[in-house]
Amino acid sequence: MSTLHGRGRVAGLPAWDRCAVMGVVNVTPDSFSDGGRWFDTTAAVKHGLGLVTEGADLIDVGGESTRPGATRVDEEEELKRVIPVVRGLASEGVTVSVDTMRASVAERSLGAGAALVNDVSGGLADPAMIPVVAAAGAPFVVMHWRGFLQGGNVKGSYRDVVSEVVDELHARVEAVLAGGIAPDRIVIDPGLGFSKEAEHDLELLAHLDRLRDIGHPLLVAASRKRFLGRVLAGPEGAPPPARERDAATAAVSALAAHQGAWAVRVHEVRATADAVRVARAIEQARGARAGAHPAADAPHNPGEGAR
Ligand code: PMM
Repeated sequence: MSTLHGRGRVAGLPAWDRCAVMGVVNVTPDSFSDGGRWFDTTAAVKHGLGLVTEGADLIDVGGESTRPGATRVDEEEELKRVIPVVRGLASEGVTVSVDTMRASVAERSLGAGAALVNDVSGGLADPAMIPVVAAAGAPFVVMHWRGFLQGGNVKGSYRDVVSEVVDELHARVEAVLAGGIAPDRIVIDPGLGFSKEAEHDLELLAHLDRLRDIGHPLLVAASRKRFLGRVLAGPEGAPPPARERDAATAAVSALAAHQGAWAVRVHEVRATADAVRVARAIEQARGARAGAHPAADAPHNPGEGAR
């Protein structure tokens, strides 16, 4: 399994010596995972600052639920929800990411102090997005996305999910580069749960090395998602509610960090902050052993001393 080496850093953001923790602040009344508890500017800023205290390295602020079937909020409403929270957190020195598919929201957020644009559509939902981010010189998250979902998960059929997601992300990265966003400012994300069934999400997590081979820092956003509910439920049982998937989320955080993810995006920060620190300590122990005993990590030769 590949580890830390080549985790990469993103120009325009702080450099972290381990997998970074992106804490989620959803300023929405209908987010599936936190039930809209933070639908208020003051409460949202306070929650974001609390996540930083718990160990978040950056905070992702979103004003529109992206869950399948969710109705879109209009631009005015999204701006009203997001901008004061971005400004409030940035003014406290927090590294802020804005989770939006709208160029206008991205532009105003960058003006209010956001450092990163996280677009679940990878620039597909709004043709003005890539030019706005390029002009601002901001880093950009390109998530794997197959369009808005109405009704069933119709765009979630794959012959080979890993190869198709890799190919489609490659194509999006090419488009983003052609649009003028610098290569060292591009982050990629497999888009767990977006046009994907539980088995697709698991297969992608089993092959993060293939995604890392695309050559850009990798963001993994598994937090509280449906596939974790499926895993925890077992074949017959009912999935636990989103809020009861945080321990499972932290397990994915540790595994993703170990596989060289640049960052993990989570709602509950404390356990994931611990997980990425443990992953780093283990990576360092591996590095120290490899340094002290250069042969220690070399491929084992069964012909020698294999008794
Ligand atoms: N998932 C959600 C929202 N934003 N951003 C990125 N980059 N990747 C994701 O998988 C992703 C995202 C899902 O909504 P939630 O915030 O309610 O969990």
